[in-house]
Amino acid sequence: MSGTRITDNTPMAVTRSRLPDRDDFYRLLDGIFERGWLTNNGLCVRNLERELGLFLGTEPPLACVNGTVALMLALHVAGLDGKKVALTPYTYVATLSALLWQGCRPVFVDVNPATLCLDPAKLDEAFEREPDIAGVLPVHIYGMACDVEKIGEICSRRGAVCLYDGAQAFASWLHGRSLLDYGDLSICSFHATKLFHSAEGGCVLGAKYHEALTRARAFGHVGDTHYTLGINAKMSELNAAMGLAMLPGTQREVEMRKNAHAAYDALLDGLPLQRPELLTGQDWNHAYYPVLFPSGKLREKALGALLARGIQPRRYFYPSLNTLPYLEAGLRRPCPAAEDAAGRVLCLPLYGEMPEADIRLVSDVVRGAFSA
Ligand code: T4K
Repeated sequence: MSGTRITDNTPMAVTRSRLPDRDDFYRLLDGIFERGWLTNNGLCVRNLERELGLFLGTEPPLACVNGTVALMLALHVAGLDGKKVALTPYTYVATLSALLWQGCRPVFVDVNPATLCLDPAKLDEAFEREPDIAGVLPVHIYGMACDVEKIGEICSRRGAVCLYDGAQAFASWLHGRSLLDYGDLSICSFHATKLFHSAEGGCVLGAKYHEALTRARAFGHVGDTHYTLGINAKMSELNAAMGLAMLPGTQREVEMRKNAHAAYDALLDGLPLQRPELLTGQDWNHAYYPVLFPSGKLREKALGALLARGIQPRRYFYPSLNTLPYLEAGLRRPCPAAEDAAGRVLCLPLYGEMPEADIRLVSDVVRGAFSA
């Protein structure tokens, strides 16, 4: 087994933010200084939206202040406030928080144990039990595609709005199409921890709702004419400048993460670690490196050993959200597959520039947890 970390004494976090080329970023900031325009649909935001549309092959997405608020906006314009919305419990807490802030009633639907995405068969069962479910909120977890075909078919048949949380799915494709292009609406996060980011930020897409989203994103008024209830979900020029400077390096980041994945795969080969399954036809962004240990006990053992060496993996996504203590008891229905995965998962450190020596060290410590 190799020794201590080679690079430095700082902890090795689950990820490290990618930074843009400094000159590119400063040039964009110079433009902001010259124009004296800091927010409210400024030039950088408009340029970012255009560039994102070109990158994704979609309509220009609407840039937002973050992914959580983008989700709240999407729920609102889709008319889902206060209604029943089916969602996966295996996700980051923000998916649920957005839903609760909009006064929706969450209906947890368990995941497929192989893909860890919402299970379409269980979704259909949920509609049988509760035909008044008005919306479905699946998550492309780790940037891996949900079964969009089956979920789409169920939503159309049941007359429910399909809203994808694609917070982790930037630069992930299914059959050559961006994952953000599926569903009636979808959102993405551009948080600093994402492979493409604008420090804080996010976006929402949904052709049918474009005008409603545009208005609701900026207080619901244009000049003195008030059209609708709105909120402040706008992205600032500073965040848009960061996004513009970051976008060109995105595909390279994906490639580097792919290489880091390959290195992990080789070094962990032979260990009984489960990986979430990809759908056929997916070109994955390799946003995270999740592994499921054979038991919760082994996961905790590996986690302890890694932390002791200054390595900070994360239990993304633990706990399964249907078990959260602050939920009304009636909402906490069991989701055995999600609870099982949440109890065994660990996301190992990953970012594009991660030194191979660090990947080796993490892998050695994980391997050690199996042998001791
Ligand atoms: N839906 C889903 C499915 C999501 O995954 C998320 C967000 C959302 C909705 C909501 O989107 P946003 O409203 O956030 O746009 C992180 C992120 O804050 C969050 O955006 C993300 N998902 C979630 C999965 O992870 P934490 O609390 O784990 O991050 P934190 O601060 O512990 O950072 C992790 C590591 O990243 C640090 O140890 C070091 C590194 N780091 C972090 C920051 C903030 C950097 O290198 N630079 C940085 O600036 O939540």
